[in-house]
Amino acid sequence: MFQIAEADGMHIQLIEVPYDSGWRGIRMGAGPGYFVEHGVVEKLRAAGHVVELECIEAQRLFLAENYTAFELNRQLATHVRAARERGAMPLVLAGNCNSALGILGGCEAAQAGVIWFDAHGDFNTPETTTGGFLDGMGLAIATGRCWSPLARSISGFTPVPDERVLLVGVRQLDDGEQELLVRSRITLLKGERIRALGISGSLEPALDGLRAHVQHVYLHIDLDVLDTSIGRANSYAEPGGLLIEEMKQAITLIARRFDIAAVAFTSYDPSGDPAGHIFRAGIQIMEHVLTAVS
Ligand SMILES: [Mn+2]
Repeated sequence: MFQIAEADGMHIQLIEVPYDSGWRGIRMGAGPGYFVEHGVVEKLRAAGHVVELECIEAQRLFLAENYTAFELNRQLATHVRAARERGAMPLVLAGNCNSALGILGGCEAAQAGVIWFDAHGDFNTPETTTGGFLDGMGLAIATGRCWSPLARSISGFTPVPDERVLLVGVRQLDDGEQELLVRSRITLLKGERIRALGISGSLEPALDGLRAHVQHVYLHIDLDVLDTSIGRANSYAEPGGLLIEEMKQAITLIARRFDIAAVAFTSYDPSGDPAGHIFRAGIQIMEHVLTAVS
């Protein structure tokens, strides 16, 4: 039966990517399923939105961090594009931040800007990383610094120019990563600057600067951008992050200036959040994004 949205509701395509480093349903790969099992679809429907749910699955039996990550992204790009073509807002729940690559592919990266909330830079490359974690390289790949042949295998993906990227809430950078970021033209708004100037004082000038380059953005929310006083989104969580009200304020300021082409919530490991504080914060922020967009 076809559902009619209420006047202020939106058509949402909720897309799960339940993988972390090629592994399904483990660690941050358990986050998307947790959201679904704990009623994210019902909650968004209760808020007046029409919600359809789908889940991206690896097709090859042998899972390997890098191969599987790009394979998932190739599929994700197709699903994001299909959602946008039928007028639905893609809302992605992903284990890893590198899902940004598939989402950008589906949003025609050549036109899009990126607003990336994260406690980390995700800006390592194979030449700076000491952990070898592909997901520590997500933004470096998105801006064309590494893994280029595989990134090009994602349909619609082209590297996003630095000046179209705003990285918000960062508290922890590795040395080589920090050096690369400082040399880049990405606008970096660290957690400490937000703490010093407040959301409006720190974010508005940066958003106005970004608006000179792009009209629509992909909104990336690694839940570890939230302050650890709320809870620990994952084992990499750091203090000095954003509070729920600050996230909402930031989203309102973003939605006032940009068309939000797609949004993702990533990197939630429910095993570190037994009382569900980050889960509930995530739901509140999702509802706020959808209200701000509509
Ligand atoms: Mn991240």
